[in-house]
Amino acid sequence: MATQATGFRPEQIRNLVLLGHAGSGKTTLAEAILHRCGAITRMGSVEAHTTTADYEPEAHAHGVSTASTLLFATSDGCELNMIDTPGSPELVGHALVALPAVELALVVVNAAAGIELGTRRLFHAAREAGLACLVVVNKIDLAPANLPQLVRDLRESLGRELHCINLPCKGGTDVIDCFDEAAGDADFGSVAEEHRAMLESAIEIDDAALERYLAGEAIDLATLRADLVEAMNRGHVVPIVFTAAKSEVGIDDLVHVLVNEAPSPVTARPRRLVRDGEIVEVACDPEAPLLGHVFKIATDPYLGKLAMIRLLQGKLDSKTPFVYGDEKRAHDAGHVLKIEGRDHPSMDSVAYAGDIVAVAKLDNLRVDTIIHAPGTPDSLAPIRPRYPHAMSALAIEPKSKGDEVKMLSAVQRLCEEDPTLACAHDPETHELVLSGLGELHLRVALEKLENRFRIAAVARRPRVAFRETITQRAEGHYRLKKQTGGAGQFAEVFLRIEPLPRGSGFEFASEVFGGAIPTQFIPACEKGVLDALAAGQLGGYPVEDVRVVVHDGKSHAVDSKDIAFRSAAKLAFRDAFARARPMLLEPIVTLDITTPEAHVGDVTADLKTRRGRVLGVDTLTSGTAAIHAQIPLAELRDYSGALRGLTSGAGAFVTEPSHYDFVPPAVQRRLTSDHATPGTD
Ligand SMILES: Nc1nc2c(ncn2[C@@H]2O[C@H](COP(=O)(O)OP(=O)(O)OP(=O)(O)O)[C@@H](O)[C@H]2O)c(=O)[nH]1
Ligand SMILES: [Mg+2]
Repeated sequence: MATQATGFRPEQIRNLVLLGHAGSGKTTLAEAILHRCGAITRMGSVEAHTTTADYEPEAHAHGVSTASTLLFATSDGCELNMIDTPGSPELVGHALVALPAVELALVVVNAAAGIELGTRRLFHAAREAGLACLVVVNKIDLAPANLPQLVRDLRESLGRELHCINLPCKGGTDVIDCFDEAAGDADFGSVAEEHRAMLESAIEIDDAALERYLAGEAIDLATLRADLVEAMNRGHVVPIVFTAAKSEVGIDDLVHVLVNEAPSPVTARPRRLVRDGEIVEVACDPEAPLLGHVFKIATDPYLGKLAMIRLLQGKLDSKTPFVYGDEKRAHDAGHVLKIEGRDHPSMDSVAYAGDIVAVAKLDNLRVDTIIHAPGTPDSLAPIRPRYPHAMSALAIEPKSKGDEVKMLSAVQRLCEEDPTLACAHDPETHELVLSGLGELHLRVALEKLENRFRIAAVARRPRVAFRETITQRAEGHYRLKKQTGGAGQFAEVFLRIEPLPRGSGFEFASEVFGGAIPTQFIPACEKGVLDALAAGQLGGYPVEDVRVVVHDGKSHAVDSKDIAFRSAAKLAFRDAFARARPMLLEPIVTLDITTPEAHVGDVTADLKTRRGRVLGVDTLTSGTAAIHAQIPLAELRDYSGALRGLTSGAGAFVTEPSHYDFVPPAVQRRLTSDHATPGTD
């Protein structure tokens, strides 16, 4: 690798994340920047699996980025720290973790495809995280004729404050700067006009400069640059640049913009953290005590756990002591690393506030750990981005028996790396359930288990956690009598069961008079009822929303024991349950779908076939609709694939658990035969 891992002062650092819809060209753009900056000697390609960012086997298998990757390059005395992220909506967790680490988002748009769902969504996520944004219109070689309309669409869709900081020229084989320059020939638009519009928007935030400008004075470049950076920080201006990453068109100009016109950790807004519920702003000061935010965890085959840290304040080298969490013992970094895809050169000097570095082998570091100098307050916490909820799930087990513990720790490691991936043991179904944002997300997780941890897992659809309940009052009775030579068993229980409102759970009462069942056996009766509730008779699912009243019985002075009453109560409950018109309950989730407006009819018609109930449809700007619905969880299986099919790949959805509801009898038979009962396979 050509790049030296040297510590740069904060004002020389530019931290950026590449965001954008799948396939817009982020990984190729990052590769082109590395190449033009001399960090790599040959430019790799996504097709040949030779890019620096997409180095993992899962990325090669799917032809898309499957994790966020750190990269760095230097240009003109500046360090560019870049984070390439996956554009697939199911892998968005990897993109969101990167936001707190940087000042600037490059929102990459595919010129041939126009504005896509991911463009809008990620642009807004970056703005919400307080980042300055730069729109990169990439693949200009593919659709030169579309560009003027695309610029109009971008302004319409993302905001009027979008200004071209350069324009394509020489038939899309080059770009011409419109910021430093005020004249020249572009393929479309006017360099002079873009220059004027950018200048007037940028100085709007600077009263003194605006006054001078209105009085006819020229604005010097240094003032204009400082004003542009501040205008970008405030979201007042979003520059647009044009590139054809694959043929490295516009890359030098983009790097020039990053070095000269983009915020550094010093000129960006101060970082925001939380202390005791209050927002605290942290200015990037390398002379202050050390403060760093672990924003990402990764696993390296040789070094093990790698914690990626955004240094917020102070300096870090291999000997700098720091503490974190409840641990009062000071650690040191061992080696401070820079990350370049799969490589991690050690830094040959101190790392300053504002830089992004990594440390290895500190197993207790987690995403969102704050490291700090010993003796400084430890109550700071980061503001977490809003992550979408997991909605697809797989029940997994290792192919080789005996690998259970190894698999669990590997899965936990994967979940640490990706906040949208979760794993939990389901006590009702006794399955280890891995949940994520969709099929691709879960498939990639299973591939990582195999490629990285050498664990082959078998996965199947997890069972839906049905419940059972009753719909009418019923009486139950059981008389237990066993006399087999020695000590006998005797208990007789009469009870009544009644339905309770949804969500009430279970109530137990005794109305036994005159000691028909001696008081000391009543707790045994309740235990017996609880045994029966654990597995109902419809499908073995837990029974809920029922009140049980034991009201009569008989005992025997010698043969009545706890165990006898426990069994008798359980069987009396079952006797009553069968007569109380039992029904199956199923989990219902709320479902929020976004889709291009043209597909709303198809999507809602499909929801009806899945027993979904549409609660409302809102039309958003630029032809996107949001559908709000409720639907049984059992009907959502394979939904991400179905929605993709219905919306030409543009639809996306999120779910949230809502409540339990009755399963219609006609459906009950199908569902219980589809989903094996717990404990069987
Ligand atoms: N013609 C042309 N093709 C490009 C350009 N940039 C990227 N591509 C191609 O577009 C495809 C997608 O590029 P990637 O760099 O993988 O896109 P990405 O945004 O990283 O995709 P995800 O990681 O899936 O989100 C690849 O086949 C690239 O070779 C470009 O400027 N022009
Ligand atoms: Mg990529």
